[in-house]
Amino acid sequence: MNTVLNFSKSISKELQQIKEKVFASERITEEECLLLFKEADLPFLGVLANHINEVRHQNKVYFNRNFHIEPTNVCIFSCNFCSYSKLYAQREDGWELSTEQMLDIVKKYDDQPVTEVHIVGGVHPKLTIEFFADLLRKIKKHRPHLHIKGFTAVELDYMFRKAKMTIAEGLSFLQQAGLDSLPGGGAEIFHSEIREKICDDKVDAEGWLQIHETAHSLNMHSNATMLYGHIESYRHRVDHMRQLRTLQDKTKGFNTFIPLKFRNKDNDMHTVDESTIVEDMKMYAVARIFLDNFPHIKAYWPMLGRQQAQLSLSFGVNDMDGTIDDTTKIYSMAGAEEQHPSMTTDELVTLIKQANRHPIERDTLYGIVKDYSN
Ligand code: V47
Ligand code: SF4
Repeated sequence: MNTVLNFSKSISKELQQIKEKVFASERITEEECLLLFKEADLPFLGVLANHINEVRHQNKVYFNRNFHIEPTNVCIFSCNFCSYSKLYAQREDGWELSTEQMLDIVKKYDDQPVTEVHIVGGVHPKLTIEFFADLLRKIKKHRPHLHIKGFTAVELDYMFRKAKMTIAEGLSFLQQAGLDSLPGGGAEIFHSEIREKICDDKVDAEGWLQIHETAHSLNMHSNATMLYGHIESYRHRVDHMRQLRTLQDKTKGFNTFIPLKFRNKDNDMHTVDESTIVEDMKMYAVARIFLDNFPHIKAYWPMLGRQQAQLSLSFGVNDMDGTIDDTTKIYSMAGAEEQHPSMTTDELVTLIKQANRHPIERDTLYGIVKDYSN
C-alpha cells in the first residue's frame, strides 16, 4: 500500500478531505477541483496523482510508434492561437498534399513497425469528404493493419456540413472507408466566454461533444484535448473537464485526455505569456485527479518538450504519445522547443526508465505491443 504522507499539519481541512476522497477512490466535485487549482501545491498534487496512477497502471507508461500526415495548413478558420494555418487568400507558405504525396508518406514506413498514423490539418475549403474517404481506402489497401486516427471534430464538422450529411452518416461513411478513431483536437476551451475570444468561428462545444458522442456510439474511440495556459481562468478549465467527464460517464469512449500547453510564437496571441512549469505540472495532476473516468493522461512531448514531459510522469501522466518521426509542424511553428520532433523507441524507453517507470509500447487502443521493463 502506498505510503501516504501526512499533510494534516500543513494543509487546510478542505484539501485534507480531498486527499481522503482520492485515497478512498471517490470522485471529487467541481468545487474541489477549483480548490486544487487555486490552493494545492505541487508536492501534494503529485502524491495524489501518483497514487491514482499506481492503483490504475502500476508503474506503466505507454507510448506508440506513430507518424503524422498533415494534408494542408490552409484553413478557413482563424483561431487566434494558431501559428499553423494560412488563410486561403494568403497562401504564400501554405501547403496542400495530393493523395499520392500522402501515400508516399505512408510507404516510407513500409519496413518499420509503426502501428498508427495520425491525420490532422487545416480546414481546406475545397477538400471534400470523398477526397478523404478515398485517401483512407488507399491507405488501408496499402497497409490494412495500420490504425488510422484522423480528423478533429472541427475538420469533421466542416466536411459533414459541406456534404450535407448528418454526423452519424458522415462518421459511418469515413469509418467504412477505414477511419478507426478520432484524435482529441479542436476542443480548445469549451466555455463560450473564452471560445468566442480565441476561436469564434469554428464548431462550438456542443458540436464537438456531439461528434465524439456519435463516434463512441459507432464503436470508435477518441481522445480529448484542452488548450490551457492563455486567457482562460481555472473556472473555465474545470467547466471544460466537467463536460468531458459527463460525456465519458455516458459513453466510456474516450481513451486519453491531453492538456495542450498554449505556445505563443507567431500567432495573434503572441503577447499572452506562456504558462510556467509549475502551472503545467499542476494542470496534469489536477486532470488526473478530476477525470476519474479517463483511463489515460497524455503529455504530448513535441509541444511540451521532452524534459518537461519526463517530469510530468511524476504528476499523473502515464502516456507519452509516440515516436512522431518529425512529421508534424503544428508545434514547431508555434514556438515549441522541439523544432524537428522525433524520438527513437530507445530514446523514449530511456526517458521513461530514467523517471523510474516501466515503458510499454502500445497500439492506439492500448493493446500491449511490447513490454520494455526489463
Ligand atoms: O486543436 C494549435 C492545438 C491541436 C497551438 O488525440 C496549439 O492523440 C498550443 O489535438 N499552442 C491539434 N496548442 C493537435 C491535437 C493532438 C495532438 C497530439 C495528439 C492528439 C491525440 C491530438 O493543437 C488544436 C489546438 O488545440 N494548437 N495551436 C498553439 N499555438
Ligand atoms: Fe484552422 Fe485548426 Fe488552426 Fe483553428 S487551430 S485556424 S481550425 S488549423
